[in-house]
Amino acid sequence: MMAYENIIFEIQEHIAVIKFNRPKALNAINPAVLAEVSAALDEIEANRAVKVLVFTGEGEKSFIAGADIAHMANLSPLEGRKFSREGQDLLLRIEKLPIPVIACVNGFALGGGTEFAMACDFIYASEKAKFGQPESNLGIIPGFGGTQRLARLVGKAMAKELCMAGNVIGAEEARQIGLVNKVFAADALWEETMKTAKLIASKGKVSMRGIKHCIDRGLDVDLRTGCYLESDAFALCMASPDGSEGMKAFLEKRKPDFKGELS
Ligand code: DAK
Repeated sequence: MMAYENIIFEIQEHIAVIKFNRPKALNAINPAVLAEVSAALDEIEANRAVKVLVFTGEGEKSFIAGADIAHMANLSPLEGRKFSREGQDLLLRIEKLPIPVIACVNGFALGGGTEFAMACDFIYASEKAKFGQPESNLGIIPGFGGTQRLARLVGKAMAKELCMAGNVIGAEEARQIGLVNKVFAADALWEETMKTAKLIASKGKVSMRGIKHCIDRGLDVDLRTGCYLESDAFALCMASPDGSEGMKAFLEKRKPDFKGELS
């Protein structure tokens, strides 16, 4: 098992938590962070008890203040491409995880921070959180999927304005444009995130995977193909122990006891 230095990784009651932990650099992302998150994902994938993953930042100030500018400043173009690809692959892997992933954004989520949060299934934010793609202020562009995921989430014109102007927006504005699902007082954010994480962890694992897969893949295809994807995922739920248990429990007027087996 990897010794983690740049993240804090814990699993409690079916919920895995990864906290970015480079407070002196406001949790900026460098290759070591990417490698440690990747190793934590290996552990999560190997642990069938994990039902939800939550990302957050250690400390009160920052989720991720972006890619590490000190690291990026020294990269050759080819090294820059490698760094970007490593980040892209990690975020694609988070999107492909079969379990729901929540971004609990406690402070700055700039550049790579907004990009990381967008690769999660949804974002809860502290009222102190700040979002943006300020790469244009550095003469570069987003490198961890920002131009792609932001446009899909908030629309083409809003994504262009945020990336081109490079301005930082607050949590409430981020909620209004559809980037953030809910905003909480800073001292309530963690508890509220855990409340939702526990609720989701109480559901059947096959249904969570089906919802995630159908919504993500469905948005890449035409409606009819998306609906067919849904039919197949629906059939898989019917074939899963959790699907039988959920409907049986309803008819027997009791709470379902989902085992979380992926079949
Ligand atoms: N990288 C490295 N260090 C950072 C950092 C970052 N992104 N953000 C903050 N820090 C460091 C500061 O340098 C400072 O270090 P010391 O001076 O104490 O050694 C420490 O964290 C505290 O920061 P401040 O003193 O600046 O704190 P303030 O509260 O005054 O300001 C701030 C907080 C978040 C507004 C400010 O630090 C800031 O503007 N930071 C930069 C935010 C930013 O521009 N982020 C976007 C980064 S660009 C690509 C791959 C990926 C990307 C692009 C291309 N390819 C490879 C193609 C993604 C790019 C980005 O994410």
